[in-house]
Amino acid sequence: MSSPGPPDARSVKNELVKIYPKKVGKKRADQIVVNEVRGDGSVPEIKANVRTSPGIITQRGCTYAGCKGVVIGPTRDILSITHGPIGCGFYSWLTRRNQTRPPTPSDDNFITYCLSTDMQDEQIIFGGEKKLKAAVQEAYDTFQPKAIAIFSTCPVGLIGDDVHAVAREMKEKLGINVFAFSCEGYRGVSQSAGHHIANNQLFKHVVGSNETPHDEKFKINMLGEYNIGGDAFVIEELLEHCGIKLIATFSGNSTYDAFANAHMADLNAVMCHRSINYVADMMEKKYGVPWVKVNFIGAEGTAKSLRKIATYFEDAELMARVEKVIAEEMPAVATVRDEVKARCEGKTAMLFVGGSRAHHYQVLFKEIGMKTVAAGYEFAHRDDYEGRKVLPAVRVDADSKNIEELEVHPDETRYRPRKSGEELAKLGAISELEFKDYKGMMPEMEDGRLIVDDISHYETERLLAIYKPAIFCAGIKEKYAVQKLGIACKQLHSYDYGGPYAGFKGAINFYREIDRMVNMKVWAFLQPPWHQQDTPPESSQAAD
Ligand code: CFM
Repeated sequence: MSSPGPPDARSVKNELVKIYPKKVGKKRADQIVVNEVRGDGSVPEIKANVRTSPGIITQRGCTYAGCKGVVIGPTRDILSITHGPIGCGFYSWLTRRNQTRPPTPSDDNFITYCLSTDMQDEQIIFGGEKKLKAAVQEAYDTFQPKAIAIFSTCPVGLIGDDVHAVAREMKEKLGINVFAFSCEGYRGVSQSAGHHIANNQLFKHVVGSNETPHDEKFKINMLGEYNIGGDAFVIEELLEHCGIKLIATFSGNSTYDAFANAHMADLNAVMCHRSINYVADMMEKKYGVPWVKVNFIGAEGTAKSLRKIATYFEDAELMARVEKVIAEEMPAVATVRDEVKARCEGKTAMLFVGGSRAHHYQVLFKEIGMKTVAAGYEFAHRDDYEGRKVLPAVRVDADSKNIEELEVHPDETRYRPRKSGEELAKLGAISELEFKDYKGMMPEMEDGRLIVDDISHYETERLLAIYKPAIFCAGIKEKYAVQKLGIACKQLHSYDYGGPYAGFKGAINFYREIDRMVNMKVWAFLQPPWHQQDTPPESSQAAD
């Protein structure tokens, strides 16, 4: 099939918004941007983190999902109780592919349990606090966990149950840490609000409560890595090879004690900026631990991230070890990459996921010569698109004001700046360390690419018909709708039972998986012969 050349992004944008009523169309037009990286590195403004218009089929999830499912859920020894009707209770179970590895079979691992207060009409009318207390007691008697977390669903906020008072009372009664989250599904415009709420409570109730010291020379935390498909295992192994001690990961393969002890680290490495930048900032303010953005997705990204960490510690031996690990791992990556690249070069991809992967995974596609023609986040904020430098310009609307902003001050006794301001400035200048910074998706994308925030299902179908990408990356809600159109769909949330995709080993897995998917011939057979016309149907061209 000869290619007619890439569609003009401006006309595609007009095509996407023209079906909407005027007001909705105007809003969508602000959320759909044709990328342009200007000489000074700036990019056009995008509207993000705003409500989805009623009637539009969005990819987004709710605030409860962001708090319980994303940030706290992967921690194996915090017992999570969902306070609400049993329907929401389903999501208190392990629905995300975050793996965990207790050191011995007798260590606590609750992440496959599903605990709900099963609210009934009676509690909606007369209040649910009594039932919640009984549930906490029952859970404690059954499991004797180190900590219990209580998560609020929509009705809890509507009827006004004081989950925090219940948590305080039960904490005192049971002698373990019990804390609650006001993470009602409606609390924010998406799951992003749930991340912030989870960050706040973790910081208030857990971080800093365990003073166990560590002798290791290089101690870090990994923030925003949730061990989907075993990614965190790969990163843990890599860091260990380099001689870097990982105190806590927030929150893949994590434990309560590791969070409590996280302030003993000397650096926070932030993987998913969107979900955890609040903890990174608060730890710096209270304990003096600086943070840098890293990306362990993609072989080059992994090498760069390891070098960033080594540079920070200013230690020649560590740097040599890191270089040795990179040199050992790279040849195997290069062999598979080159082999796969020969078959994938020039093919196109679209990525519409979450608040960080639609950016991170572009690197992997690039490594095998594939082009990202359109991308967007479900729930990211402007800084995730345009870079953190836009933060002062971001307008705080009523929905954002709804989420508590903790006021954090240096701890009277435990604030210990790991580097002086001068040292930080010097390091930041001579290397790519970029403390407290994140460039965002758009500055790293080509001009003329289409960026779509909170993409709707209608827009997805239009984009697929117009661009006919070789692969579309999204989630389970989109997967089969996309594949019925004859286009391969890779789940970038759950990895389709695959992975790990982080680090060097993960890059190899990803190259092979994408090679298999975009070169699969099955898509050409989707149309029965009696429907075929002289020219191939629009939707079957992905297999070209
Ligand atoms: Fe961060 Fe995530 Fe993501 Fe996210 Fe998520 Fe996820 Fe995601 Mo699904 S924390 S923003 S809320 S990288 S669950 S592990 S894949 S949408 S792009």
